[in-house]
Amino acid sequence: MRVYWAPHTRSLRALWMLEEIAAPYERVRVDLQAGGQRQPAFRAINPMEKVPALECDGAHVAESGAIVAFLAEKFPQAGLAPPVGDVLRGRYLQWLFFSPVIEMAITQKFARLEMPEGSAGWGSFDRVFKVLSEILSASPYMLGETFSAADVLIASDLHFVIDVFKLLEPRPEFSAYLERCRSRAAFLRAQKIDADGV
Ligand SMILES: N[C@@H](CCC(=O)N[C@@H](CS)C(=O)NCC(=O)O)C(=O)O
Repeated sequence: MRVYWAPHTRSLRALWMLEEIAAPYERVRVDLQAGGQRQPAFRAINPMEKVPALECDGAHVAESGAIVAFLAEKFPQAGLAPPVGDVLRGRYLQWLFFSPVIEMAITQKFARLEMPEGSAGWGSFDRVFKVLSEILSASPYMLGETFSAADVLIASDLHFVIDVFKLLEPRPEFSAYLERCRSRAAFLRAQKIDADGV
C-alpha cells in the first residue's frame, strides 16, 4: 500500500489508521505548496487534487473517511469495525458518516453562516457538539467501550475544532476522549511522522 500525504493536513487520519492496522505501507509526500496535487500523475489518483489518497493493489481511494472505512474492512483482524451483519455496525456507520456532518458544522461556524437549523443537515454547530458531548460523557468511545475506526475520524475532528481552529472551548469529556485516543501507540507514531514530515 502507498499513501499520498502532506504534513499538518487531513492526511493524519490516513496515517493514524495505517498505523492502527499495522500493515506495511509506503509514504509519498505531495508538496501542496509547489502544486504537486495538481500534477497529472496525482490527478489520476485523486481528481479532487487533495490529500490523503491511498493506493492498494493497484486501486485508488481518496477522501479520508473512505480511506479509514476501507482500511477497517480490508484488515478486519485489527478489530476496528463491527463485522457486516452485526447490528452494532449501523451505529458504527452512523458515526463514520457523522464526520462530514461535523465538518459542515465547523465550516458554518468558521464562515459565520446563518442557516435555519431545520434545513441544515447538521442542525447547528451547538447541536452537533451537544450530541458528541452527551455520548462521550457517557462512554469512553463513540461505540461505547471499544475504540473503532469511527473514533479515528471523530477524534480528528475534535482535535481540529478545539486545538487547531479554537472554535470550541475545551470541555472535560472532550479532553478526556482526546487524551484516550491520542495516547494510542498508533496515533503517537502517526503524529511523529506528521511532525517529521517524512
Ligand atoms: N474531504 C477531503 C478533504 C481533503 C482536503 O481538503 N485536503 C487538503 C489538505 S487538509 C488538501 O489536499 N488541499 C490541497 C488543495 O486543495 O489544493 C478528505 O477528507 O480527504
